[in-house]
Amino acid sequence: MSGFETVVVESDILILGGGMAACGAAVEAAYWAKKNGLSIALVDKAAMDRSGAVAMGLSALNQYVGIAAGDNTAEDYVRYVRQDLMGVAREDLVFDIARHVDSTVHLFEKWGLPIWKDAEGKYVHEGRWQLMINGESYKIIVAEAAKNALKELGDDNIYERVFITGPIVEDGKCKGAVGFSTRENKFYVFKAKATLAAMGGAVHVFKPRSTGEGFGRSWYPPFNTGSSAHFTIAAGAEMTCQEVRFIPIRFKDAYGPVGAWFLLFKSRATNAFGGEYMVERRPELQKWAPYGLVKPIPANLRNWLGMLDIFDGKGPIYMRTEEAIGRLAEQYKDDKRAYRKKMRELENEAWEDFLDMTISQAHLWAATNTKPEERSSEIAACEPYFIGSHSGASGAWISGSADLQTDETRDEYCWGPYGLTTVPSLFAAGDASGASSHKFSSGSHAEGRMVGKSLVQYVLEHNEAPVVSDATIESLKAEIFHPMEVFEAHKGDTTDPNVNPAYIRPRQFMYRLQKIMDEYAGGVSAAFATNKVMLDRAMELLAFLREDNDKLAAESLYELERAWENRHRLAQAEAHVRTLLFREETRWPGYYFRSDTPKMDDDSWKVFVNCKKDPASDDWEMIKRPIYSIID
Ligand code: SFD
Ligand code: AMP
Repeated sequence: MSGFETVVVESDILILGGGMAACGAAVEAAYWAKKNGLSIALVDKAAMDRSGAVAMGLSALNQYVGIAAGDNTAEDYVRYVRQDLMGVAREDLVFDIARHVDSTVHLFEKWGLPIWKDAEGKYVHEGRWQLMINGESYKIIVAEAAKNALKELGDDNIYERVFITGPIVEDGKCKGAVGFSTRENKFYVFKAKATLAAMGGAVHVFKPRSTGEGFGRSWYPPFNTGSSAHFTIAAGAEMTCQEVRFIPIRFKDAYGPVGAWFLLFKSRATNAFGGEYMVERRPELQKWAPYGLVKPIPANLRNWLGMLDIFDGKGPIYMRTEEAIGRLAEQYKDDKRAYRKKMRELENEAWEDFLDMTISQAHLWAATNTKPEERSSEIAACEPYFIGSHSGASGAWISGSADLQTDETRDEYCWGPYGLTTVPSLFAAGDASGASSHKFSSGSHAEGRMVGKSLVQYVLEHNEAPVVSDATIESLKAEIFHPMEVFEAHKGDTTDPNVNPAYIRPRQFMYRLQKIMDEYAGGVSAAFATNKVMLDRAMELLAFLREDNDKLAAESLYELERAWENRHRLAQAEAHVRTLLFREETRWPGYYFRSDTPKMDDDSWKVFVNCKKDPASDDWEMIKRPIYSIID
């Protein structure tokens, strides 16, 4: 494409993404890079101040262990996470993040994030691991620290509004990344000695509940579109837990989170007839022993019990906000003023929870005259998301730290510094790294910091400038802008630009992907159930969709971005379906149910299922990796 200037950026370290993990990596890598005279470039598709999952802010830090105060140990956290993931967790990774996350939280506080404190000056917990924050400006605070750290190394090392399309891979090595500006006619080539993929998880791979006028609403941010998964898969990295999607229960239609209601307000959830599924359905948990029998009950099983009520026609399910608020204010009933004050305080907390994190939920309450102190709100299971940082586990298979390995784990879990994928010089963190769930925002930042240090170590040990052939660059450039050429060449073929025999527009491509995934791979309309026949059909239809990859058309730079987002979603979808097919059991009911293998089978399937695509042949390999326990 002659109209697009090629901009080549060379740095020692390349950080892709500007979210929680990337900001953590920037802070830590900048510190060590300065000492060693290394350079860093950071690239975000948006503006770091409000990019990624924390764009709107958050109302809690979901991972805080409280080691110094003696509240919990990192070992306790490992027990919690492996239980919540039905036994499937890389304990070395979870432990590593748990032992470092508190210091990240203390940095947040130092940088100005208001964390709730009680009268004695102690942090206010939402639950055992979660701290309440006034987090409307959380992302701005975290981004500011990252930007300040990078500024120490020079002025022009942050590239905002540059969309990364994929890796530069030669000789089986990641030599950087390519992308394009979403505002200017510029093609970017980033060459680096070590690259971090931290571009978040994936939304809108499955058809969302919010369609039509509500399209765009989702729990996870619509701008995280599977770029991390695509990037690592395209580089030839081994991926893990691609079947472990996350289905959150959220306030219906505006996706407000439930954590504060269940944990802080201690609310119950009941069905249309007042029944409490967590109580009435308890016997079901026996089927999922030993994981179903320990507290807290894993997130997918909590979902499952509610879903059983829905399948029995007992919906909707309600969050009993009025009951919870009433109970918390009960003890003030005898003193009118104190009661009014307490009620006002609880109302404020209820609204602020959403205003800090999911503003549209507050809008929906206002629009439907919902006063949470008077009336329950519906909650529902969302469409599936792919995120390695929350209660899902999908991501790249990464090396753990050497000091945490045992004789048994060393060969399987450690081949370089923390965070290195199976591709030389390519690292992953946050949503991009797998099998270490429940890191959330704070743990993702902590993991980013750990990888930031690894990136510097890696460059010091492999200090060779990457040489990339011109042919590789030119073919990547042609591939990136191809959708614009398709549009230009064929836009005159019909009178309606949306209906054209020569091309498919990104939105149409996305709808097709979502329909396949929704109906055949266990989305909302299939009640989260699937089986081998359905998955085989999904594979067949995905193959047809892949054939149309070359027919994507883009009228503008923004539409080019949409085209690439959907290519990234497709990579995530394919890894997911292949892994659903491979694991012949049901381990996470409430996330998905394989009706042809409806039981959990620890003997055959208490393993990690990994997969890998050969970048040259496009052939996929499915791999079973052992789960080793390092904590009793
Ligand atoms: O209540 C490209 N999360 C919560 N974490 C908490 O600690 N507490 C909460 O209260 C949380 N809740 C919550 C959460 C998320 C959301 C959306 C809501 C509520 C409504 C989870 C955390 O936010 C999450 O774990 C971390 O943010 C994960 O960090 P990371 O770094 O893996 O992802 P990111 O922050 O979304 O950043 C991604 C970045 O990549 C950029 N990007 N850049 C260039 N090229 C491309 N192609 C790119 N694609 C993406 C993005 O712009 C962004 O900068 S609660 O529900 O549990
Ligand atoms: P959520 O708002 O659902 O993302 O939850 C925030 C945090 O609280 C996460 O760490 C969840 O795993 C946890 N959580 C939410 N609901 C419950 C519950 N009913 N029991 C235990 N933990 C919960």
